[in-house]
Amino acid sequence: MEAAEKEEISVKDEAVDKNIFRDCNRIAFYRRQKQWLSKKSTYQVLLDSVTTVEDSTRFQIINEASKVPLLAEIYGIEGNIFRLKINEESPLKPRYEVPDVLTSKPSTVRLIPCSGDTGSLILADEKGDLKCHITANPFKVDLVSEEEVVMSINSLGQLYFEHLQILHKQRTAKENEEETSVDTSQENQEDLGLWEEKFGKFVDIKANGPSSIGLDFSLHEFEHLYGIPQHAESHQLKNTEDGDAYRLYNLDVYGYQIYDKMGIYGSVPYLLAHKLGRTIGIFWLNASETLVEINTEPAVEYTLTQIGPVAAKQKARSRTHVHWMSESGIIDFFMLTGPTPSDVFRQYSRLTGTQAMPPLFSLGYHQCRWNYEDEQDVKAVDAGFDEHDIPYDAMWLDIEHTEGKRYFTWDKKRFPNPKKMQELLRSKKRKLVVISDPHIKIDPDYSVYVKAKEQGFFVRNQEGEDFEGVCWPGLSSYLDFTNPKVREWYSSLFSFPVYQGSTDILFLWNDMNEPSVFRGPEQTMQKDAIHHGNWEHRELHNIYGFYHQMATAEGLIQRSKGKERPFVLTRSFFAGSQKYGAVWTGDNTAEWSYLKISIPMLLTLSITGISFCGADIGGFIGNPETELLVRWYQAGAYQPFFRGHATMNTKRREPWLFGEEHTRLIREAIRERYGLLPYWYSLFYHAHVASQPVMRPLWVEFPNELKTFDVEDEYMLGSALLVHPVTEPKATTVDVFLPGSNEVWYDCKTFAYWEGGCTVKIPVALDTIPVFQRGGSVVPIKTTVGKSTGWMTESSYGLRVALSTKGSSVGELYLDDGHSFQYLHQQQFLHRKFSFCSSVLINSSADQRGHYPSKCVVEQILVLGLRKEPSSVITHSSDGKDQPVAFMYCAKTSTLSLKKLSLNIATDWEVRII
Ligand code: NBV
Repeated sequence: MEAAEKEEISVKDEAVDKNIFRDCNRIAFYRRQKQWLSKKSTYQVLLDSVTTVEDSTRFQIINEASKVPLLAEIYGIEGNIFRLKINEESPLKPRYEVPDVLTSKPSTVRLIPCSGDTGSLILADEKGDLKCHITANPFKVDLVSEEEVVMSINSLGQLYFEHLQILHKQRTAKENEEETSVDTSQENQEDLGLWEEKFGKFVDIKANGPSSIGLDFSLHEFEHLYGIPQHAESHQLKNTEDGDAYRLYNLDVYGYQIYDKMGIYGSVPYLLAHKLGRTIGIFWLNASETLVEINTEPAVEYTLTQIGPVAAKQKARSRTHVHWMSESGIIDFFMLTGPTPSDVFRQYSRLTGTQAMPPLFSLGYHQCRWNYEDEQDVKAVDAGFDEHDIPYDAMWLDIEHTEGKRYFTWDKKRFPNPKKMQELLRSKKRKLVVISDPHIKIDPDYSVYVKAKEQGFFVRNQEGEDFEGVCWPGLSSYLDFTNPKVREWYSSLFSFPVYQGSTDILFLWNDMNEPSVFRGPEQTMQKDAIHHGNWEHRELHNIYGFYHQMATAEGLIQRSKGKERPFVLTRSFFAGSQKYGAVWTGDNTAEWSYLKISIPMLLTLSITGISFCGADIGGFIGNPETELLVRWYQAGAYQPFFRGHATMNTKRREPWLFGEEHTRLIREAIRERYGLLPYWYSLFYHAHVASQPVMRPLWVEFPNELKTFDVEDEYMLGSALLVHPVTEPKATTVDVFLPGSNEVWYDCKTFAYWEGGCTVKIPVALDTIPVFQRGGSVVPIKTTVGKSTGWMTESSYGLRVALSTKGSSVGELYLDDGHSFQYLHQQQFLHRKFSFCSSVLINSSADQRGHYPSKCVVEQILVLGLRKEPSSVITHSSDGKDQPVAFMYCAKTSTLSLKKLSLNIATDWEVRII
């Protein structure tokens, strides 16, 4: 182990040292905005400047004090979205506009100017349902839907725009006098961090000087806001205190503190607001450091001054103010007008893309540890799973598998024969996932370093040399993934001949890509480092990890000549990262509170587009007590990305090391996951094609039920399963809220049922995972579980039909080869629909375009909530044949069970209950 490493690890044994990180008051642009906003200087629209250019309506906005003109552009975008961009009309040089996040140029719709009064401009969509009402003085925009103001922009006058200036030293005294937007007097300079900002021993030199922006949004009658990951915080966003805004700044925070608004590994500058009858979203497209303040003003009833004999009462509507502040770039945001949660999900994915369709194996269980020591260790752990009859799909290797943390290499002593090791895994139908970080060891004998250096592919420092920082390998340079040529080259490193020892069962894990730089300011890269196109790191910090994962995923696609779906897990992310793979919540701790917070953290990622997300099972740091580990497996089995992981120097914790009884409990949890894989895979398909999150907060499924709006100890998987993981030690009961007054819910184990709209106390033993199926749904399962997903391709299906109060239910199954893009290019898939109505279960095609030759059969059908014992059950095939089948009815649980069926999944048939 190298000295740099040892030092870092010993530092990292302690809890997070918050002094390494800045809070708002130590962030200069925050202080500047606060100071200036207290002066209340206003912006005004010059109405005679309004023009329509191509697909946008443009106008000038002028600050009464600085007089510097800003140019605003409003676009109507297909799908009920509005975009507003505000930039300087003629900046000294171009300001950064985030590229590569929007999947394509958004298709615009024409906005029609309608007559406002003299001081305003109204733009309406073609149907006239949605309008932007722009008031000139002071500048304000109201988003109006069917005559109701949904949100107002700049109604608090917090529009803030620091225009680019020439370096103060070069400016004349006169110019200085004219500059009134911020106080630039010498004594104030340091405090305001205009051209230079100090943090501890670090000095950030700002080549472009102050360039920050800000704007306020008032959301009328909205009191429930969600989104803007990543924070170890509650699902529902909280009101912020002065100096304690939600921070979006990607940072490597080992053992992050929970219930805290500091920024951790990734950022999605997108929030959703919800109230009865409407959901909306704001997507703030900016990749620089961003702060978000939230402040709800509750509804108040007040008495008007008494004029006549009766005092009039008036009610002021509640509203929530959202104040976005970014260090640099331009103001560019999208208003997603809903009105339903699923409309907002669709609107957001129209802009940033949907969840990549994962290869099936990646929905199985992943076994990771820092580190599996060598090939023998891998072999033994792999065998351990078989010995204990526990399914798993992927073995993971952390940084120690490489030659001195030189990614794309293998430690020759520990892993002398990586291909053979992969062949062993392949023979078990399993995969290998290895790590690849963005820092590259400075070593003239390391070919990746040499080639990147030769081609100028590293981020540069102020002096124009390669930026150097310390990370795992010691002194390293950092690939500049913002450069398309670097990405192209990096992708090529994954081709089989180049990546020696790799095979097509090897997949990737991107870590440390915030980027993490030991001993750097806040453990990351200086903001004045320089990227491709001469952009400062400050402009694009939050998107660095996004590009790393993008290049890795592209590399995996290319190595298969475009045929195979990649799997890449990333720690850092941005809006749109869902297109490239999965995200996990980084270095959590083996404590109950971290298990608990994994739920809101994953819910927040899920509703901001990133469906494929998970938390390290067991907690990365420390040694979980056995009960916690079991409970964590049980929770993780019902979360999208399911990986056990542990840091160095922790005790080994493979599932069979805690005694027979606990091995059994963990086995059961993992097997439940595998049994449900058809449902998981279908949900991912739905996320991929229809933008709906896999893991959903209750408010998404029950948007009209106020009681669901702040629930974060339970959630839905799709629309059929409600999961309430046990997150307390020694629990003997859990209080499960079952929403929906017209709903009925079935316990997935006991089949006991409850009407919705109540909280029930469920007794729990250590083997209980409280999962409930919603009446009205059909959940496809596998009836037998194999060693890995690969062993289950041919195995039979079961259908769990849970009847609604009206005695009906619907569900779907999606299946394909589980690994290629043939589902997309050759329509090689099956999408089936199951519906139960009037005592008949019908299997029909949900999408006629798809074909996939599956011999699988539905072997079992379980109908929950059937109140009357049938006299007979008949299957009816598409060729007209009827066949009676044996059945079992249990009056006590109202369940009907059909076994030993042989109904091909791919063909149409019916099951008639008579
Ligand atoms: O690569 C080592 C670890 C990794 O196991 C973990 O999952 C990452 O979040 N990595 C962080 C770097 C070191 C953390 C102390």
